[in-house]
Amino acid sequence: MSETAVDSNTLCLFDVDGTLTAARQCVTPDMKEFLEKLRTRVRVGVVGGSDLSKIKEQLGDDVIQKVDYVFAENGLVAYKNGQLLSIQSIQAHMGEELLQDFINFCLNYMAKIKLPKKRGTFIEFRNGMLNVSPVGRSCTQEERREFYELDQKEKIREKFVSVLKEEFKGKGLSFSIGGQISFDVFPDGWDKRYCLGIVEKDNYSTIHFFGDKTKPGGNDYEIYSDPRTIGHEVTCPEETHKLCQQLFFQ
Ligand code: M1P
Repeated sequence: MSETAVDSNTLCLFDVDGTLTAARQCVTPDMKEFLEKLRTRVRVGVVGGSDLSKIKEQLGDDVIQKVDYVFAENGLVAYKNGQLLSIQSIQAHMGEELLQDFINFCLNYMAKIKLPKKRGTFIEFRNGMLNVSPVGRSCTQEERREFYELDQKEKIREKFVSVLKEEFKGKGLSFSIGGQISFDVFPDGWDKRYCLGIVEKDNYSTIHFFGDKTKPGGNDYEIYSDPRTIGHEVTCPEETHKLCQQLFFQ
């Protein structure tokens, strides 16, 4: 490999689940090493739907030092060079009235669904979004898998989201099904494109985005199809690695 200076005009942004790691799993040592190597060529950032604690569980406690940007909750919580840059508040944006109407409606809807298993934490209140899970976020890995399989057949989350879209039409809320047991709810425009507004100030000439949920309705769709990025669809971390190797090291 020839010695090449880092191209500070190019930024690579990576989704986490299904792109850098298997769903809700830890990064492999191989991928961690590759991200370090990639930083010798281009600037690197991660943009996950999850909150920072989950991103740290998956990519390591030192992730904010290991990449140039960490955008948790789609960038509603943003770190650059290890420092907190900005943070959004969903309650300030939505207001208590709408927020409570929404939470009450979801709890009521979930109370009426019968599932093989129900656990705890049905609504996780984050900085810039709500995460709603019919099975409950405290389910085990096995219960997570079981729900996901059932959901693929019965479209539990899709049906729930379509009811919410109808009920809260015109209220400025967006919904995205990014993982296996839940969906995210946030104000319109607070999808993963939110982080592009943050990096705008850094004047990159090229921004690559790598993600697996790039179809309409998936939480990578908007940023993947945004004209400000070159979108790459991947199916697993191994493919991400291979593609980056081709793009930046050959
Ligand atoms: O990163 C994708 C999603 O990961 C988790 O989803 P789940 O627990 O349903 O697999 C959540 O953190 C979700 O917010 C996030 O979008």
